[in-house]
Amino acid sequence: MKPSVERLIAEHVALSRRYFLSLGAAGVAALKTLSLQAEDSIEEPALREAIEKLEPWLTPLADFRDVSRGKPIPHSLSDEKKAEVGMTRDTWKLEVLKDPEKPARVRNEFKKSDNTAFDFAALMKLAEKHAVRFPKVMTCLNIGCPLGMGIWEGVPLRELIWLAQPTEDLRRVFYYGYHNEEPSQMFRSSMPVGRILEDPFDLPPVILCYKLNGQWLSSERGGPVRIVVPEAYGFKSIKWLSHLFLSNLHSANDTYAGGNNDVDSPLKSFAATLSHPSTVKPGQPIAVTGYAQAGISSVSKVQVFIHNNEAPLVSGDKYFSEAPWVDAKILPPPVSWGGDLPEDRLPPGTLGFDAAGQPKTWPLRLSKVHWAILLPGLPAGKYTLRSRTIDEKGHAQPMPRPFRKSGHAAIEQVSIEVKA
Ligand SMILES: Nc1nc2c(c(=O)[nH]1)N[C@H]1C(S)=C(S)[C@@H](COP(=O)(O)O)O[C@H]1N2
Ligand SMILES: [Mo]
Repeated sequence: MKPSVERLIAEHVALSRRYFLSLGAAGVAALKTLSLQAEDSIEEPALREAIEKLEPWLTPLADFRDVSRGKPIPHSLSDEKKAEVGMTRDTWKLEVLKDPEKPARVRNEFKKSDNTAFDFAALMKLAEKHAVRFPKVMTCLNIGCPLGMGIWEGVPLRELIWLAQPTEDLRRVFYYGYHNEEPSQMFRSSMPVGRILEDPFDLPPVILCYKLNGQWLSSERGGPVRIVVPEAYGFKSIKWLSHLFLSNLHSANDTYAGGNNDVDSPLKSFAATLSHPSTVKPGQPIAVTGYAQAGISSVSKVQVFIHNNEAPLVSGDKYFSEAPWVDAKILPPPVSWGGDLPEDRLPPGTLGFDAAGQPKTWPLRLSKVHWAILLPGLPAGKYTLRSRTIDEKGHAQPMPRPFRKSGHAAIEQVSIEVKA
């Protein structure tokens, strides 16, 4: 058995006992009828198996989901072509320019035309002094499930901004990446300059990212260099970065604004299942595992609510806030982080972790966390299982920001049938 499973199971013993006790008399009865001591419940093969099969905390590099645009998709170009257009570490060039339409006042531009464009060697020079690493889940605003969980490494973008020596009239920075020299394929994003220059509320900085999970950023993930905005949805984290503009614009000019997206919305918290039985026998305990995305307000609890489809629901209670939710167990930090980290070790100094490589808080904000629960057996019938997060401010999903175009937070529901 994997060592991490031992730890998860040890934690689970406590969980099961607390869960059954929390059900009061009914729970004690359930324990007896199922002759399921809390300690035995972790030997329940279904739960043991489900926890053993959980995905690693960090996503293996080959398992990141790809939502790249472009025809052809830039990362599918030949190596020769990539070298020609600056998509390799040796050939990468970043132009840092005044916005031609609404220019900020800037002393230094970095341009290809006069051979001053910023290159990878210059980035590595900055990295010697300023490199940072932090965990972040990459999530598309428009896709329910995260694309991958990584440790992203880079140089704070402000270091580059200061090299340009802006003096006045700088309100926003916008940027785009290589897009086949085809204006219609350009994918642009932007940030208020204040967020780049200073990190509010202990957020990691906005970075020029060149490594993921301890390895050079691949072309698939936007290498050699992409922007990563810690608290934002994926569309702010532009891949194959090639151009950066210092602007006096006061509002967002993101490509994503065109799709009715709320482009100022930080990551939300939500829960989802990873495994559950689709059918179980009457009285057979139900093992469920899942993950939660810890958004800007993190996660204090994950809860589940299993409901017989024949039974009434409180009418008008569209977020099921009156329902008998029960707490699932948020699983502890894993023994192995996964994600193809060299030697399975977190890069030293990763933000959010102490010198011994242990997380300072758990869950970690802007990351994933896993959860599990063994529900007591139920009578025959068709059921709906729902899961939700409660954030650190006490908001239950999908609150406090329920609108779809500001990111996914709808309450997940899955079907489970109990039959002989
Ligand atoms: N150059 C470029 N950068 C881009 C995009 C793009 O189409 N082109 N898509 C964005 C969107 S919408 C998302 S969700 C993330 C996805 O990052 P990933 O492909 O590394 O998972 O990349 C962002 N960066
Ligand atoms: Mo996206």
